[in-house]
Amino acid sequence: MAKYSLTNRCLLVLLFMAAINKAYADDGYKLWLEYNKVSNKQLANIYRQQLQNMIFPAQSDQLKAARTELLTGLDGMLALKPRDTKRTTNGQTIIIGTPRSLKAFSITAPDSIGSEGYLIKTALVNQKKCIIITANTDAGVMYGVFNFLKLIQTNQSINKLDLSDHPRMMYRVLDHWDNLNRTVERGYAGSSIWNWHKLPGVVDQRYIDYARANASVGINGSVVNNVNADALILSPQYLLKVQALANVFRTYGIRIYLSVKFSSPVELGSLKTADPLDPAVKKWWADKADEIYRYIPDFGGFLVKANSEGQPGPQSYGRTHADGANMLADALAPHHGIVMWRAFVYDNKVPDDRFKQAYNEFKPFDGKFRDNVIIQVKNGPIDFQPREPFHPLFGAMPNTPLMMEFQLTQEYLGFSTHLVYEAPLFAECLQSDTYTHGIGSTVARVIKGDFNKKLITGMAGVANIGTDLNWCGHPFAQANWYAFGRMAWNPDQSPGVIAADWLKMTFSNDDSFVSPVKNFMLQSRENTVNYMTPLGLHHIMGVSTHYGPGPWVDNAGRPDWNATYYHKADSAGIGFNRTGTGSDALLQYAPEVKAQWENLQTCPDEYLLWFHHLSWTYKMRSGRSLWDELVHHYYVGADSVKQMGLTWDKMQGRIDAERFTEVKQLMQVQLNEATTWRDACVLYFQTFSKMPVPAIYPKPQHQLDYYKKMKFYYVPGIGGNNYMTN
Ligand code: GCW
Repeated sequence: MAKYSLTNRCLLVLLFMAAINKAYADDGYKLWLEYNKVSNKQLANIYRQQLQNMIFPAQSDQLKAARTELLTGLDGMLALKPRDTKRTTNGQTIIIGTPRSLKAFSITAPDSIGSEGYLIKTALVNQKKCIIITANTDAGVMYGVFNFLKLIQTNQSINKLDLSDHPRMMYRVLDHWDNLNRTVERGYAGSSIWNWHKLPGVVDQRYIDYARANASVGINGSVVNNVNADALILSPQYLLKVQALANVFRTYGIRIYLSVKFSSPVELGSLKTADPLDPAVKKWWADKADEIYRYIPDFGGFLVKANSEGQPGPQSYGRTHADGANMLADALAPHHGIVMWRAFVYDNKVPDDRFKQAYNEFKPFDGKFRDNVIIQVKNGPIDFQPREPFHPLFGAMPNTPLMMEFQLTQEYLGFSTHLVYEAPLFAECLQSDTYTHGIGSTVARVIKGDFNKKLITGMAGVANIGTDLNWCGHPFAQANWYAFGRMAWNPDQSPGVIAADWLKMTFSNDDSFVSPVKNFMLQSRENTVNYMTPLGLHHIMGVSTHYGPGPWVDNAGRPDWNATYYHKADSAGIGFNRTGTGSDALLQYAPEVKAQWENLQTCPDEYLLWFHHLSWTYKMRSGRSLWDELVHHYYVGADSVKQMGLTWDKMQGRIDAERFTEVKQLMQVQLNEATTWRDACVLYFQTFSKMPVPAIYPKPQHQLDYYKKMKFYYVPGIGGNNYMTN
C-alpha cells in the first residue's frame, strides 16, 4: 500500500512537472510580442495601479487594432483589464488617441512628430495624474501604443513619462523574395507565408500577426513578391489576392508594393515591345497602375530589378535606367506611388571589376530621376557579404534619393543555422563616412536626406520570414527582423540597446540572461566574418547555393561568379588589388576614403584584401605574417562559436526548455559548419602560401580533397521561378 502511494505520489509530481514544462514551452511564434507575465511582483503591482482606467475611444480599424493590442499586452503581462471609461475618475488613467479622437480633452500633438511620430507623457488632466499617448494620426497612436507596451515588456518605470519619437525615414520596407509557387529565393525558414492558392478566400491569421509584428517596430511597407518577378502578379486574378493582403496590412499602417517584371507589357499585355519610350508601353503601364489602384487605393508602388542577372530592362531596348524608372514613375505619380529601382546590376558583359559596375551605370544619372523614384542600393558593392565596405554610390549621388538595401535572410551568413546578429553589420555601414558633404557625411545621414531635404527616404530589408513555426528558422534570426525595423525607424540607434530590448521582450528580463547573451550577440557577426571571410576576403562560398566554403570555385557560368576571381590567391599572395595599380575601384569613393583605404598604413585590417593583393609574408599590425594572421582569424572564429555554446549552456533553466534546446542544437550545427569553413579555407589557401599552420592549432580533420568533394542535396533557398545561378 505504502509502496503504491509512493509511486502514485512520484507519478503526480512527474505529471505536475510535465504540465509546468509544457506551459513553459514556447515555439517562438509570438516573436518579441510574447507579453510574458511581469515576474517582479512589486513592479507588476505598481504598473497595475497606474493603469487602472483607460480612455481609448477607437472608431477606425487602426485605432481598434491598437486598442486590442494594448489590452492583449496588459492582460498577458499584468493580468489586468483596465476599466474602460470616458472621463478621468478615481485611480490613475491612461488616455490614448489623436487630438481628434480625444476631442473631449484638449490634447495636442506637436507638428514636429510628423504623421507617424508619437508622444507618451505623464500629465495632470482634470487635476488627476494620467498617462497620455497621442499622435497626429492613427498610425502614430499605434506606434505609441507598441512603444508603451515595450516599456512594460522591458520593465521600465512608467511613473514620470516624457517621451516622443518619430521615424527618420519615410519608407521602411520589407522585401520578400517570395515566388508565386511559394518557394522563397534565399529563404531558409520554410515556404512563403503567402498562400497564393488560398487567397483571396482564406486570410490566414499569420498575415495579421505578420502585420502586427511589423507595426510594432515601425515597418510601414511590404513588397510581397520576388524581385526576380513573375509578370503574373499583375494579372487581375493575382491582383485580387494582393488586395486581400493589402486589406490586412492597412489596419497596421503597412502599404503593399509589388516587384514588377520590366517585360510585363509583352508577357501580359501581348505588346511587341517593352521599350519605355514607346507610347503603347507607357499607356500599358499607366492603365495598369490605374487598375491596381482600383483594387488597392493606398498601393505603395513598384520595386524593379532590371538589366541584372538576366532580368529584362530598359537597356534591352537601348534605353537607360532613368528612362525605365521614370516611365514607371509617371504611371504611378497620379496615385502618389513610388518606384524603388535597384542598383544591383551587372550585365552579361563581364566588367573589369564587378565592384565598379553599379556606380558606372548610375552615377551619370544623378539628379535625372523623377521625384518619386528612389534608387535602392545594397549596403556593399558586391553582394551582402559577411563584411563589405559601404557601396560607393552612397557618396556619389547627392541629387538622387538612395534607399538602403540590407539582407536579413542569411544568404552569406550561414543560413538559418548560424546565430548572427546583424545590427552591428548595419551600424558599421550606416556610420561609415562618405565625406561627400565634408567630414561626418555618414551613410545614415545621406539616406535620411540630411543633405537634401527634398528627397524621399527609405530603407529596405530582404525578409528572413517563412512558414517555420518561429517565422525565421532560428530563434535568434528574429532579432534581425526586429533590429531592421528599429534601425529603419532611426538608423543611429545602438545595436546593443536593440539587442537588450529584443532579448527582454522575447525571452526574459533576468539580467543574468540578458547580459551574457547580449554580449555574444554583439560579437556574433565578427565571429562569422572570422570563420568565413576574414581580413577582407569575399565571395568564396559554394557556387550557386552559396552554402558552405568554396574558395576553389573556378568554373562557374561567368568569371565573376567564381571565388578565384575575388580572392586572387597565387604563390605570390592573396587579395584583390583595387588601388590605382589594379582595378582602381577606389576612385569611386571620395578622396578621403580612397586615401585611407589605398594606403596600407591606414587601411583597416577588416578591409585589407578587399583592396590589396599582398604577399603571404606581408607583416601585419599584430606582427604576424599575413598567412599566420589569416590562420589566426579562422581559428579564433571557429573557437568563438564554441565559447558562445558554453555560455548558452549556462542559460539552461533561465528560459523555456523548448527554445533553449533548439538554440543549443543549432549552435552545435554552427560549430560543425564553422569548423568546416575554417579547415577547408586554411587547407586551400595553404596550397598557395606553402606555409605551415602554427603548431598551437588543432589539425584539420580531413584532407582538402574531402572538403572539395562534399556534396549537399536539396539546399534550401533555391528552386524558384527565374532562379539565377551566381
Ligand atoms: O544576392 C544575390 C542572390 C540572388 C538575388 C540577387 C538580387 C533575387 O544570390 O538570388 O536574386 O542577389 O539581389 O537580385
